[in-house]
Amino acid sequence: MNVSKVMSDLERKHPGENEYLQAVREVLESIEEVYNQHPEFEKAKIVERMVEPDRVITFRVTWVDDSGEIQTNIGYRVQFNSAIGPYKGGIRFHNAVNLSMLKFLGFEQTFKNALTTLPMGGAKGGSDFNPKGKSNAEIMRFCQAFMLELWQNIGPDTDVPAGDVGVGGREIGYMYGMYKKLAREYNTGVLTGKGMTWGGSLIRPEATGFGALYFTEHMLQKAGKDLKGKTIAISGFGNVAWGAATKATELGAKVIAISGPDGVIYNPEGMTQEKLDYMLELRASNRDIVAPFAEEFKDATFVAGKKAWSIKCDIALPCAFQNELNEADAKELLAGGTWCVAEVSNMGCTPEAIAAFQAAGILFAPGKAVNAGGVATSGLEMTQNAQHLSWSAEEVDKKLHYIMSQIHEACVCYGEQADGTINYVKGANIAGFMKVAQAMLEQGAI
Ligand code: 2IT
Repeated sequence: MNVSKVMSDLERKHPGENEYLQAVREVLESIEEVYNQHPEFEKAKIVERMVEPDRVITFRVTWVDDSGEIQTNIGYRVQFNSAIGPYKGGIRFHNAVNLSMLKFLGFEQTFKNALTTLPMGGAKGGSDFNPKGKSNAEIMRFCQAFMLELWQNIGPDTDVPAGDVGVGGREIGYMYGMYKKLAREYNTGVLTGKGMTWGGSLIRPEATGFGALYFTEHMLQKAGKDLKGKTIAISGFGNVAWGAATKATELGAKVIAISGPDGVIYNPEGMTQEKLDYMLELRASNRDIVAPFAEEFKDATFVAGKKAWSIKCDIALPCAFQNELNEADAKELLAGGTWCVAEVSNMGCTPEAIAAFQAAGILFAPGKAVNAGGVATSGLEMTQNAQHLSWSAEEVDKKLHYIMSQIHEACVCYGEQADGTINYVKGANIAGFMKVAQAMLEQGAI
């Protein structure tokens, strides 16, 4: 394989799909060396097949807003790769959603799911619907209209969507209600991230953030460090940021920043239970602003228009959106003494930011390893649904912890360098790739 050749072919076929091309390039650059040691992969055209989604479903979603006006959005489901199991991945509602974004997310999901050790293929879906400022009734009508088109393409053994940015427990509930009515199937395993009274798994809401901190703990331990007393800056204040802030605090670190599209909250005293609870309230308000946190808690200050990366910290955890941490942010963090960055959002750092962290020799781990606890716990939710039972929070948390330690091990196995340090980007990409590639090889030319 020649990465430049594969990339120039892809750029010609999919012009302007920048996020997708960025995600593919990162993986191919990481695996090139290993791939070229396996002529059987080259012969089976594994890379050429793996970079294209199995199929893309797009549909129009029409719904009526509270003022009686008809609204139209676009809906998508990108079923990327089914080599190791049924399609699995979240649904994103955000005004910037387009095909490139969902293809990048579906591609990343394929390797992430392979890392979880569970049998799940990769997929992603969503819509350019913007939940900001929408009423509960509008959210419900939109979710119902979205499912009216999606339902025929999903199923507990076919494709199992979950939440992502803009889609939480409430939206999953509305979508499941409509699915059930249309499909006349009552198997709750068709979606994950469900409510606790109807098949949801304990710890799933916390899982992405908790898993990220378990991974970070392993990464620090391997480097002879720990979390106690360390300062952490987190971007975002959604479900993932909340889970990360909760576990970081529990493990003895101090979360000194959270942020939103409007600016950053500087929180020098760290989190308390009230502050963590308030993060959930802020998110539920649907206003997408973090400023009210500083009105509620007098020891915190709000700085408009600034990112979390403007706060001096030991550890940075991007928990919001792709490419939210760029080269200038990376340089600002490095100048402030940051020595560890764990991507919790999918592709949270730009390639230039990652290069800056790697050149500086600080600890850096990519989203597909760090945030895999979310989808891993979705996998555990599917297992519980299939067995018609539910596990205790302790049991799920224990399994999540074990899975994150396995993912860390896999990264070390494939990412250890001659000087003993770990290239986590390489490790995660190669580990995920090897599993999917082997499965594709064994299943023939399909
Ligand atoms: O990016 C992700 O891994 C998710 N949004 C969770 C996907 C899932 O199926 O739980």
